[in-house]
Amino acid sequence: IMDPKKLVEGSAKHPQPGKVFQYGTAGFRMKANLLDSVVYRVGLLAALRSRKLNGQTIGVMITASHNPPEDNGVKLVDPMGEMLEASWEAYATLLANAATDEALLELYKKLSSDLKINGEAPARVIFARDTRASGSRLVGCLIDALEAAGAEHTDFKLLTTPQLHYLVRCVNTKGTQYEYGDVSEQGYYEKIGAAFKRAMKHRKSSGAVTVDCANGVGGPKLKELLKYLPTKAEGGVDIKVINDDVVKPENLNVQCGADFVKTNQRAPPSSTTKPLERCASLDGDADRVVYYFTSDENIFRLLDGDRIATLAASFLGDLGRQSGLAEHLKIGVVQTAYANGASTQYVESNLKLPVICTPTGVKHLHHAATRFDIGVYFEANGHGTVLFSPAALKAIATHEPQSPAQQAALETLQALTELINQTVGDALSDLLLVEVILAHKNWGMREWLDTYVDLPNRLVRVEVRDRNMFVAVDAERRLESPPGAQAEIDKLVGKYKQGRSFARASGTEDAVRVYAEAATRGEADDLAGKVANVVR
Ligand code: 16G
Ligand code: ZN
Repeated sequence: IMDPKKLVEGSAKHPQPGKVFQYGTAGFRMKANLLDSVVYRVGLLAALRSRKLNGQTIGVMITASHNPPEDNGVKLVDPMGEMLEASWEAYATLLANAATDEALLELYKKLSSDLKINGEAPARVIFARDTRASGSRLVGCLIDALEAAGAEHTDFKLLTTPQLHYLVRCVNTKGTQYEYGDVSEQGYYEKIGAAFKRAMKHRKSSGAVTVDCANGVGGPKLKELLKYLPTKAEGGVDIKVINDDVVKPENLNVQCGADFVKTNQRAPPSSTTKPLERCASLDGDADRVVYYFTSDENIFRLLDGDRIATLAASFLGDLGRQSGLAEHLKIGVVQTAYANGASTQYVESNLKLPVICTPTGVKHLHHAATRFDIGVYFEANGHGTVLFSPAALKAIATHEPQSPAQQAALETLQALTELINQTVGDALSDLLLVEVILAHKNWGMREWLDTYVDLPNRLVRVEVRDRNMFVAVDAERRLESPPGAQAEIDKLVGKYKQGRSFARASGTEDAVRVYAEAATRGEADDLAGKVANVVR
């Protein structure tokens, strides 16, 4: 049970700095020196949430992903390894903003009674952090809160964000028919390693990839995972790890990593790979991955989340047909408005699969993906995964193959259900998924790139006085407010061949983002500039 005296004392150790905080799409995220009180209060909420769910284990991840080294952040993980239920984000915000230690205690009690939480129910919390210098101090704040709230807790130390999501699901499914895996970091490697080996059994070729780990937690974790994977000689993939310096945390995400590559449309300056060589970059907490290479003509080519989604959807479609399960496995793709229009067109026209567009943020995509038997969701920035419905898992597990070819496809499909992290986008798991598919298709980067041609596009960040003036609807593709803005955008878009553009308020920064695409580079730039002027 919660100890009121401890709660107030603990809060006094980590005072609210007189700022207003908001639990956003990525939890709380800011300069690390502002986070102590926020983390303390998130700890309290984690205990409340666990009690509300009768002692199911809640996860707390301390990370600021692709943000600079001096930032940090914190977010909660719900029992099945999903993002915190949306309605609870508001309670996190309330707690973070309680002005005094006493006000915090009163709010804790009020939430507890409003939400009909049994204060005597057990509370269980597990947590982990990325490699940032501020991480261990913030873990101290978290532990103070968990002690005050009377929550059992386990520190899993350094982990990638998806590893913590995995562990939360494992704890809560242990001993049930939905058991997800062993509740340990090693269990994660064993599960993925074994699945990868099975998925590679019927491959045609195997390749090599250089992985930039953003100097973040993904580096040591990928190196650990390699110990559980077959070597190149054993039919595995040759994975070379670079930018894995976590000894100097000031290097995190600096001039490297998935966000650098995606935003700057170039390889990390430190990259020494040769034309056509396969490269991938993870972000700082290893929940995003993008691929790229330089072509023969020395042109940088990015294969982002849209490309991974189309590759995965195409392969899963093949496996569905080859295993004789096609009619039981309705595959769909979930994207955001940032997906390149050519990728959407490719999925609908070539793969003949449905596409759903949702607002930005993993929770929206994840939710929509559960509507399919196999839901492939990716944001263009490289965050995504593939979800298998319970019915799909059952069909895949119990299907009787009618031929050796069906058997082989089925085995690969079964392996993928284990390889792909079902809780959240996972760069390590996604990386292996891509490698498996390329090995099966016997493709290099060129073949993958040539499946379709991206429309030239431009993303512009516009500083505005008040981003809350910009209210988007229709999966953020249209502005409802300010009045008249959308009509102006429509008029501009109409003038461009294959033109598409939208403006939306960022959920993580004080700015509006404008996206535009069109038939040529010049027109895309031009359209983006004009739409930016509409919102400016
Ligand atoms: C958050 C989201 C990410 C999204 C980004 C958009 C999660 C875990 N993270 O980082 O998916 O792409 O916000 O940022 O949902 P924006 O609103 O500033 O464009
Ligand atoms: Zn991340």
